[in-house]
This record gives sequence, structure tokens and C-alpha cells, in this order.
Amino acid sequence: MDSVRIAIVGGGFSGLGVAIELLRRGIDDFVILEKADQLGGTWRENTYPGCACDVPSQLYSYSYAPKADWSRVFAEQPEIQDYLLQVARDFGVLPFVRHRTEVLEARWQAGAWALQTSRGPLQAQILVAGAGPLHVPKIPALPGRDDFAGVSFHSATWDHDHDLRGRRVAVLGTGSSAIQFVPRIQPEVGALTLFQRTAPWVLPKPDHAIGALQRAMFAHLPGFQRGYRGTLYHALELLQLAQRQPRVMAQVQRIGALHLRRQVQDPVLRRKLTPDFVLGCKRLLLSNTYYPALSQPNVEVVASGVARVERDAVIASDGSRHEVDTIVYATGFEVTDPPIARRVFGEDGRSLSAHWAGSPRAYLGTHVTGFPNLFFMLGPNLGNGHSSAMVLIEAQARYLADASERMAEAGWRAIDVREDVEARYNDEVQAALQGTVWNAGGCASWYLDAHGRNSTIYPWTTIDLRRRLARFDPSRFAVTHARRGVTTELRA
Ligand code: N01
Repeated sequence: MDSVRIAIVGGGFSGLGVAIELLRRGIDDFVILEKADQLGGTWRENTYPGCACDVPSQLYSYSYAPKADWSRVFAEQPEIQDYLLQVARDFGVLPFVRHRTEVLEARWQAGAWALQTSRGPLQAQILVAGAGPLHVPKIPALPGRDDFAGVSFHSATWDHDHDLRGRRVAVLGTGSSAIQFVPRIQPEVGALTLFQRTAPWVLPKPDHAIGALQRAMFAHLPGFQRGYRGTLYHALELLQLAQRQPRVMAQVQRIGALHLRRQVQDPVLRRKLTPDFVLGCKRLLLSNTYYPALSQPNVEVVASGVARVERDAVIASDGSRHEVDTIVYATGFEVTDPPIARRVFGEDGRSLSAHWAGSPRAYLGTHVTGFPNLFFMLGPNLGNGHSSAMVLIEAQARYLADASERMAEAGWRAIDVREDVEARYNDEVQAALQGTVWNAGGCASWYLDAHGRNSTIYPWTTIDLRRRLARFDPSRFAVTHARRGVTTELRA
């Protein structure tokens, strides 16, 4: 059977970051298994109008692959996708990518991962799950949804063949995706009905085109670019500290209230758009164009969830009926039961999904007891609402490469995080989340799982996480020696 040391599932920023780190250390016995015919992950998939990153591009890029000529402070999707592909080419990653290869199943068997892919079986010593936490679109199972006679699609699978000019469009949802595309489609549609179950906080977006002078400074003064990135990074870390304190966030919230007051003159609309939870409880939204778009005469905001769909209409939970010919579901992603968890089976034959039972947990967001040699990228409780995922990806990639080198040097076939270590770490995380704005800010968000447990947010700063991931510590694991096949615990 085809065999590699490391199989990386997914060719987004996570998978690419791991591949680059391995290559930088001279490790080339790995593959990236990518289901599509192009790398990119979320930035290949999400092409909705106005799709952009809400983290400044100078920070939303690999620290070792800075880009001097980002066109804006917050770059849009095509530019981010181009950057990702360029980095893959520059770092020589493409020969390691198996495109159109979907991982259907991965089982821990006889001391290795046995993978079934859409292109045949593969064995790997180490499995890296880099399929992304926000990957699979979530469309609510509304009664009558399938009877809708018009066109409907999710924001992450935008139907670009469907001309929206003059259409009567329903948009469901008011999260990061909706606030980006609503201002873009509003001028061209005939009528836009926005179903808002929860009014979000929206802050001003400090976005602008980057001028030639600043680009030249980034290009010719690497110290200036590093300083700019470092300043951004540390400023955002302060935001994380504030988010741990709902009282502090209630003060920051004044900026959101002022933004709403300035941009929406109509008192009725303003009341509808006023949130009833503490800012930060849901992901922070940034936009200068969202409120003005909602104030246009062709837009109606229905401050209600959706009860059902009919052939030609959406029926709101408040009973009102809205005739439409297009529905855009901006209703988020499957976060707590990602498909990869249903496809990975551990030591006892159970899937990761069954093991988690709707409440993901891991040690350092990376290791799960009973799933040896599995490394989860951006896994449980590694999310952060303030900084760049690239910071986490780089830290995890270095950690993983360290662990892999350590395993090879010591002749360990398998490492499995100790149950008590995983449990203690998760207790610590949950204790730190108590009283934070994510848990106690008075909202229902996708940060909380079906059991009401916060299984997505890392409660501390990314500086703290980088410290924890700086060194692979074998004393936290049961290790199995390759030759002797004996499993021991190297307790400190
Ligand atoms: O999804 P969401 P998203 N009836 O889950 C509503 C990242 N991202 O795609 O608030 C009616 O945030 C739901 O209502 P409520 C980012 O991490 C990043 O917008 O739960 N409405 C909510 O308004 C983000 O957090 C960028 O009451 C229903 C919306 O749908 C994550 O992706 C850009 C409903 C879902 O909001 C997800 O964002 C875009 C129902 N049955 C996205 N079910 C960047 O810039 C759900 N809703 C990096």
C-alpha cells in the first residue's frame, strides 16, 4: 500500500503552513490530500460578493512570507487566494499536493493511520487534520425549504450564474458573511429582505486602499513592515484581555452604539438594529457600509427568525409573509461536528464525532486521547475572536514538526496524550472561560456547543498559546516504541 510518514488533510492555510514548516526542516515524506483541484480552503470556497478578511492583511499572512503590496488594509478574497497560491509555489509545496483526493475514512490500525481516499488507500504514521473549523455550510432544516420554487444557496457556495439584478432576495442571517455581501448586492437587487434573528454589534472598519508610498516602505524597509505587524499583533492581544471582562467590553460597546446612531437616522430601524447582548459575545463585526445599505428604500429588516419557507415566500417567526424569488442562507457553518470528525476512527474503533458527542475537546486544541498521532489544526478551543488564525497555524505547525522530529529521533511509533492531561487542560480552559464575554455576554453564539459548553474559544492570549506550543513535552503522552512495540508513559 502507498505509505507516507505524514498525511495532511486539507490544503488551506493550515495544511500549507504545516507543509512549509516540514520542508523548512528538510522533512519531505508527507502529502497534502486536497479534495478540490486547487489549494485555498475557505478562501477558495467563499467567493460571495465583498468576501474579505476582517483581520488586517499584514497580520493575516505568514510571518515568513510577508507581502508588501496588499492593495487594502483588509484584502478581499481574490487577493488572499492569489497570495496563498503564490506562497505554495514559492515554497515548493505543489509537488506534495494530491488534488481531487478526498479523505473518506481514517482508522488507527496496527500502529498507523489507514486512510481510504477517493483515489485509493494510503497509510500514514502521522495524520494532520487541517480541514478547517468553518468548512461545511449549515443550512437550517426549515419546513418547506425544499418546496421553494426560486433559487437558493448558501453564502459559502454562492451561485454566480444567478443574476441578482431586479430580484426579490431574502437573506437569512446577520453574521460576518452577511454583513459583507449585503452592502454589495443591495444596489442591484429589486428588493432585499433581511431576516435578523439577533441584531449584531457592528464597529467601524478602519479600511482603506494602501498607497504607493506605504507599499514602497513595506517593500524596501523590512524592519518597518515587521514593526507594523508587531504593533497590530500586540494591539489585538489587548482586545483579547478586554474580552475576558464583560464590564470592559460594555465600554467598548459605546463605539458600536455611536456607529449605529451616526449611520442610521430612522429611529424604528435603529431600534431594530440595536443589540441586546454585550459586544464581543458574538464575533466582532466590522463594516462602514452595512448600516447605510440597510437604510436604503429597497431593504426591509425583519427582526425575527424564520419559521418556514413556501413555494414563493419566506414566513418569519413573527408570522409575516415575504414573497421572494431568491434565498441566500448566511447561516454559518457546522462547527462542533465537522465531517472530518465523522471520518476519523481511533484506537477503540469509535469515530472522533462519537467520542466528542457534540462537545469537542482536545489537549492544546491539538491532541485527542485515544487518537494517537493525530494532530488537529485550529482544533477545539483554539478559536479567537481577536487575532489572526495565521499566528495559531504557525505555532501549531512548529509544534507538530518538533513532535515529529522528536518521535523520529527517539524511535517512537506512536504518541497518545494521557487522559488525565487532556482532562486537566480542558478543566483549566473551561474555568478560564467562566465569566468571560463569550460565556456570560448574554448571547447564543456558535462558540457554544449543543450542550452549552464553549468548545471553540481559547480564553487566553495567543502569546500564551505560543508559549504552550513552543515545545513538545513527551511527559504528557503515552509513547509506543517502534521496535519493542511497548507503550510507556514518560511522566515527568
Ligand atoms: O455565520 P454565523 P457567518 N433562522 O454563524 C443566523 C468566519 N468568517 O458565515 O445570530 C434565522 O456567524 C444566525 O442568527 P443568530 C467568522 O469566524 C470570517 O456569518 O444565531 N437565522 C446568524 O446571524 C464567523 O464568525 C470572515 O440569532 C439563522 C447567522 O445566521 C464565521 O465565519 C468572513 C438561523 C449565522 O452567522 C461564521 O460567519 C466571514 C435560522 N434558523 C465569515 N440559523 C472573515 O472576515 C442561523 N441563523 C475572516
